[in-house]
Amino acid sequence: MDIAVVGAGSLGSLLGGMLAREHDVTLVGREPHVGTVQREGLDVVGVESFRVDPAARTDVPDSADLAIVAVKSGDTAAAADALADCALDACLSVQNGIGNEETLAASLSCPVLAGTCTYGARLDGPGRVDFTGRGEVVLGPRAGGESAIADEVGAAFRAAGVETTVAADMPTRLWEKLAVNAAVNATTALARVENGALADGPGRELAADAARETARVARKAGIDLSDDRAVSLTERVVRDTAANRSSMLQDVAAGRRTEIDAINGYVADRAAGRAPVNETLTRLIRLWEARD
Ligand code: KPL
Repeated sequence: MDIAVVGAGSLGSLLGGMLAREHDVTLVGREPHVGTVQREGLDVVGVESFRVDPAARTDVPDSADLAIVAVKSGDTAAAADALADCALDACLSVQNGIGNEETLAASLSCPVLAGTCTYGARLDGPGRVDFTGRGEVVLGPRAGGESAIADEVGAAFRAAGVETTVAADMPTRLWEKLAVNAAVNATTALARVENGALADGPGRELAADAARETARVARKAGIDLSDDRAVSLTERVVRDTAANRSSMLQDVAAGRRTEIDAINGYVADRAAGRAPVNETLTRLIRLWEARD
């Protein structure tokens, strides 16, 4: 399969690197990462270590069988614009947050699949990505149900050794992932700790509260997500990605804007005053973002 990964940051580079073991992959990212991959290939080190030679560029190619969108949720509209003239059979979002698929679908004429990803990754420098936690990709039609293209993409991922489930209930899966991100990302970013620090103690309680609030908002939106399931999914991801620095912690450490609006901010907005933990986490991260 000819695959373009739009957003070759930590996760995009890890997924693209794994897929390049089996498929023709083009990483679309920024310099100096792109130039280093062009010259020297991509080194993946950690849970699995290997070297691959995907193509790499800073702009979107003219065509691909599949575009995987891995940009930050604040950059989805720009990615949709960039992909509008690319001839595609399908597009798959593996981003955090809710609503990315709709933004992509508004600009693209191919089917847009929804996806979640719990693999842990950290861009360690140009041309090198740390594989910090084995997770899972879950993908399927964005409105739920089944489709041949989702099955085909799932089979292509599995053939490359990416743990993948093709799901008929992506709307629920996206909310489940939102609960995990609401629990883990801002908490670890503010406390400057790896995901594993939320396995017990005060971090565990805080994470569980944020997950429960998200489940409550999900149920209001008609999604069948119990408090217990939101908490147990969070505990599983914390265990499986214990050594990972969450994407928000990586953003804060690098002085970058975070995805707070698409995660805890989204939950707090929808809860209209009934999600105090998500609201507080949002305010603290926004306070940090507003620094000089
Ligand atoms: O999605 C993640 C993220 O960091 O954004 C998790 C699954 C929490 C892994 O760190």
